[in-house]
Amino acid sequence: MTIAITRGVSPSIAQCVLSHIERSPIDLDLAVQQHSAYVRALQELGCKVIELENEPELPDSVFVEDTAIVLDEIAVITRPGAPSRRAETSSIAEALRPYRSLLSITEPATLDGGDVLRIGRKIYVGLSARTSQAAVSQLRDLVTPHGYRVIGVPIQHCLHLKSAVTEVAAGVVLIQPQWVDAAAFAEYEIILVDPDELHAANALRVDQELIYPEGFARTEARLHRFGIKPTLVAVSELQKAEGAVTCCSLILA
Ligand code: CIR
Repeated sequence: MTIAITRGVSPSIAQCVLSHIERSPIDLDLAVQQHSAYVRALQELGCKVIELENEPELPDSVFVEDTAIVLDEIAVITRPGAPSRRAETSSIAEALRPYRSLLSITEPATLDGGDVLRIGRKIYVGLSARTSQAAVSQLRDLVTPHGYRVIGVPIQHCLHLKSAVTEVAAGVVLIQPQWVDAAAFAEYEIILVDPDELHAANALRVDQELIYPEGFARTEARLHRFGIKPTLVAVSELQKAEGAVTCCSLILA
């Protein structure tokens, strides 16, 4: 059974790190409701959800994706690029330990899981303000023995690689071409986001299904044309913290 690890919204989320968007008031009650609906969507798609203890002192701790990379064989605990987020990793390591052998990214390298997109045996890593070239090299050394190829991908004007590109069905990627060069993904079928929907490239694959944010109707219509019918979730409050749908879970397939 697919396992999803999540953690509830911290009551201090208003103090979250922001890089590319203006700070605007977050409705905490609504954020909690939206997160609960996200957890329900994971359950309805067949996941066993492990909900970790809340971390009230860690504003960004709902965004568990950034703290680990989970592969079939191992998990790699990251060293998040934002210093305020580094304390998030210890509880994640404890949660993953029963399921995977653990490796880690070590100082001085930094890496956010949001920069890591695995497609088959390829692992694309965004070269972002959060993820260093040294981390790409470390990750390569850790995963090459398990048969993965690591490919660094420059990104611009966005937080993470998965803000710019995600896999939406086997061999099909959804891309925001303003933020990543689509040519890096030429071997896949490519769906571009609608030009008016800047933040529409982040979708979460769960087995053969897709979780997708409400509010990107034109890009959603493009997904439909490929026969992809996503489960929609409302994430307006998490978007104000620069999060979206991939960032709120770690999926152990
Ligand atoms: C941060 O800047 O680290 C958080 N406010 C948002 C992290 C979102 N993570 C993700 O998309 N993987």
